[in-house]
Amino acid sequence: MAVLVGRTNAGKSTLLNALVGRKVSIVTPKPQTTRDTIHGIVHHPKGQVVFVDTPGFFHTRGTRMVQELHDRTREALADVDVVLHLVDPTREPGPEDALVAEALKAITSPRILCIGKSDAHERPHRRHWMGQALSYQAVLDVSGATGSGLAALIEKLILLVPEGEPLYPPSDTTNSTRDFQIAEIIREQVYLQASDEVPYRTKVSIDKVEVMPATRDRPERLGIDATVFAGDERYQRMLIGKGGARVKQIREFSRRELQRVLGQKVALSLDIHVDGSLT
Ligand SMILES: Nc1nc2c(ncn2[C@@H]2O[C@H](COP(=O)(O)OP(=O)(O)OP(=O)(O)O)[C@@H](O)[C@H]2O)c(=O)[nH]1
Ligand SMILES: [Mg+2]
Repeated sequence: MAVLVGRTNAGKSTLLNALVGRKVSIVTPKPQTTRDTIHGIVHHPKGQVVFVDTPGFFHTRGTRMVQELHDRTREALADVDVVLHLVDPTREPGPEDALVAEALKAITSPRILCIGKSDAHERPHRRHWMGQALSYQAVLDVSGATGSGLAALIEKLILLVPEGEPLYPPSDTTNSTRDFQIAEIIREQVYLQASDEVPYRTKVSIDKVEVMPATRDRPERLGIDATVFAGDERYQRMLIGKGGARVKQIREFSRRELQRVLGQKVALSLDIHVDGSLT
């Protein structure tokens, strides 16, 4: 198992999806998009590699939610063959990188430094990271956006990961359930469509998923009923928008993305409720 760690927004989930060749983890420009550890499975002729995506380290460690996310990542690190430390050379190294370094201190597994976003025009902080190269078994430039460097990364990992029985059957690309993947795709759209506000206090529940048989004028569709829970009424109003405009937008973008990822027609019904326990 190879665990991907790094500051929030470094591009861990983008990299995971590119490695697997399918969206198994959601991606947004907002911090701490990933909330759970998610396995992405790569089936290579020389063996299976399981990559673990983790919540990124974020500087406002004071809130309970951020603490919980950091703890989840630390737990994932305890049980790992190789650490993939993904860094973002487009951003100045800062307190978030210091938190990652702190979490890695006690980990004795081999580690690879992945210098990300190699497609970006300017990577002014790449030199800083090259200066740290001696603390790692290998250093690679990678891009989740273009796929550059990924074949080399997989080759390196196959050398470092101990051989064993494959954990997953050849048809699996992730350990998440279908309902979890559906909920995540809706949460991704909540993050993407909800202006600048960071929608931490959002939860998505899947209430029903059923195949709706074809009718005379409609093909077969997957009917999904879901609820987005907002932390308070103000945020609920924001998610609904004027005359329901925002929820309509979230629903339509989610529906299209679900169709793309699931490869079938989708009918989506979406409610927005308040859950006061979301802090
Ligand atoms: N140019 C470029 N942008 C990237 C690349 N990878 C990710 N991004 C962008 O960086 C932002 C964050 O990407 P994510 O994959 O969600 O980052 P993450 O490390 O999983 O973030 P958290 O889940 O919040 O920890 C998004 O806006 C991506 O489009 C890359 O290889 N090149
Ligand atoms: Mg992520």
